[in-house]
Amino acid sequence: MPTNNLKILLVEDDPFARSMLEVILTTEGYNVTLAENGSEALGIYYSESDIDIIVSDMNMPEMDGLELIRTLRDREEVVPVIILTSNREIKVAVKTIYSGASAYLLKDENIEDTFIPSIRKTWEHHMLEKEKQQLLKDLERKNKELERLSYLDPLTGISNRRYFDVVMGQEWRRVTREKVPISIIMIDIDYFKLYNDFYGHQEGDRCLKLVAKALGDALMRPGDFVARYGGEEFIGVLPNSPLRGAREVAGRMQINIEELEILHEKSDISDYVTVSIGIACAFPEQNSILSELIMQADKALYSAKNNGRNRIHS
Ligand code: GH3
Ligand code: MG
Ligand code: MG
Ligand code: MG
Ligand code: MG
Repeated sequence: MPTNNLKILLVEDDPFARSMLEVILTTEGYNVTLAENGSEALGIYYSESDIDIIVSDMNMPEMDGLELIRTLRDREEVVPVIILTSNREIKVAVKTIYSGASAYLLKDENIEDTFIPSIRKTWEHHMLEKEKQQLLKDLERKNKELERLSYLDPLTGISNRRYFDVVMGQEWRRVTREKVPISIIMIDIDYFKLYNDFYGHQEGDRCLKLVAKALGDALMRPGDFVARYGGEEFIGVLPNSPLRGAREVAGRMQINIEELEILHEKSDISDYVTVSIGIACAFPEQNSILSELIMQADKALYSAKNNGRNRIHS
């Protein structure tokens, strides 16, 4: 990749070194801006805002090279900084790299040979790193999206059984810790097999979508949710809610569905699609079992079915 249209900020207090390095850079075709110390460099870096690489001397008055790097890294600036110095001590080199320098170059007789290759390599590395960060960000975004989708029922757009299993488990542990009640509401469409047989599967799907929406609309509190539990069975979860609150929500669910007025000619209990609802509430303690609460709601639903459907039992 071409590197010679880069804008380089050259920071050097020694005028001879400065012009020598400037000549090397401009001869190579780089666009060079000059600063005499770290604090002047910072000012230029922020006012010009399109500096690609900083090449800086180590020892300078006011603000030296190390402090310049540390200041930039503290502000989470990722601009590559190449440090030039005549100090040969290994511990200085190590300290410089640890502070966030991209390269450490000795100002010796080889500088004319090492300078430009070092800039090219630094830039290449910088671009690869940028690309890598972008790829990681994309991947993270895609993973989040996939995770979100994995919790949704594709037909109705509401949460699915997987979401229920995960979040219900978390909520169960939380309410156990906090010693507060939790209610669940099981909803099953009445005579849905007859509905499907008479109106067709596509109309059945349309009905499921409308019912799912109506159930969700009955929720009032953040933290409450409804999920598609099985084919035409839904489950509502109301953390912190006693039986009384759950009955209110179930009542709204029933009314919302009634108000949809989805014709169901084959139902012998109503002209429209109805649901049966079972409610259960628990104050979970350390040895309480979640599946027992679900079983209890299931039993209540069964009882609602056996007592004429289109009703709420608990
Ligand atoms: P009950 O009043 O006792 O609940 O009777 P029911 O007919 O509703 O109960 P049953 O469980 O026998 O029937 C459920 C039907 O739901 C069977 C199946 O065809 C239908 N069903 C399940 N999932 C879907 C779906 O995704 N789309 C459609 N269109 N129908 C579905
Ligand atoms: Mg540029
Ligand atoms: Mg100096
Ligand atoms: Mg049913
Ligand atoms: Mg069923």
